[in-house]
Amino acid sequence: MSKKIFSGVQPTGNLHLGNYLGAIKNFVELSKEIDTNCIFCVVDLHAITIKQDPKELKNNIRETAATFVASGIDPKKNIIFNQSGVPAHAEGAWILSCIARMGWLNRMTQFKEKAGNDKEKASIGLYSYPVLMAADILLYDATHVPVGDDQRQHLELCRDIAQKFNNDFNVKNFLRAPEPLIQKEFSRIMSLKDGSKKMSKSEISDLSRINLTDDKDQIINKIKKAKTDTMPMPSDANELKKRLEAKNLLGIYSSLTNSSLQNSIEVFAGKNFSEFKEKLVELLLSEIDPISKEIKKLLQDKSYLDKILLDGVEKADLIASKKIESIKKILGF
Ligand code: AQP
Repeated sequence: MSKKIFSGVQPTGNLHLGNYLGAIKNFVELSKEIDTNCIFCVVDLHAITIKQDPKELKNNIRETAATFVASGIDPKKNIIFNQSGVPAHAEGAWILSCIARMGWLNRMTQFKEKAGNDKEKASIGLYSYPVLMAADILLYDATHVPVGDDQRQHLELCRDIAQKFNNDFNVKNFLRAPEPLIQKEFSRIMSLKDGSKKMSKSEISDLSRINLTDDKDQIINKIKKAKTDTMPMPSDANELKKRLEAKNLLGIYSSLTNSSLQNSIEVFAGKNFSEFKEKLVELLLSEIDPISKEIKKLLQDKSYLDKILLDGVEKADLIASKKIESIKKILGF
């Protein structure tokens, strides 16, 4: 059976190493597999769950598309499009919000984290975000969804929504419950300044993340300043339970070298962090610097990026509009 892949990235600026190692690198590998159809979405409707500046949003949509292409996704072989171009996403989200239960959404930890202490002021869209995400995936009958570990709970919700829809309307397997594709190790890259916090676009300190548009000097500086501790490099995985920053940096190293954490621990056991950081910088420069340069080059040709998105919208719309019509028929519309 061929695999159908769907995944999305929010155009909220500052795409970073966590987005790359947790999701985009995996997108690239999947996009090269034979017998696999991939759809990669710039999820701009998700982005507006938090207020966006319209001009910046437009640029960020192009920059996210440029990042996909610069990382190695071929826009001719795969669908790259922006969510707001395909009306079925918003329509599907409404319909599925009538299937999803409040109790299910109340359990979503990402809403709790993003809304913070003042939930009353959070947008309704931020709360129902996972329902829109379910619509995104289910409209394309995706079999697999590559995401970072932070999206695991949302995917479980998507499966629950699909199952309830199928049961409620007695349409066995009509909405296809997708499988998550989450890296076994290093599925959550943490902040360079605090090993207990996820590396994220919205963190105020730019030193907390490696942006995919950072140049050589910025990467060198950020790794130099990345938080560590005063002990030598760990020689045992057990030590990492309390040394979160060391664990994160070793995780990044392992992910970039496609090796296990245990292997990386053995390579650097007892050495100084400075020696390890030098090697890490070398790796980051060889992987991220070419992507950064390519993103900047692509951003100079806005019409090329717009064309990629427009072609993608046409192809995605063909699939999604058919599915939404079938959904509406089932509902009795
Ligand atoms: N730190 C991370 N480690 C591993 N994977 C990550 N992802 C995000 N952060 C990490 C994965 O990247 C994909 C795209 O994420 P997104 O842009 O849709 O939204 P997000 O998860 O909300 O990203 P951020 O950086 O955390 O944004 P803000 O700061 O706005 O909340 C997803 O597959 C995600 O799992």
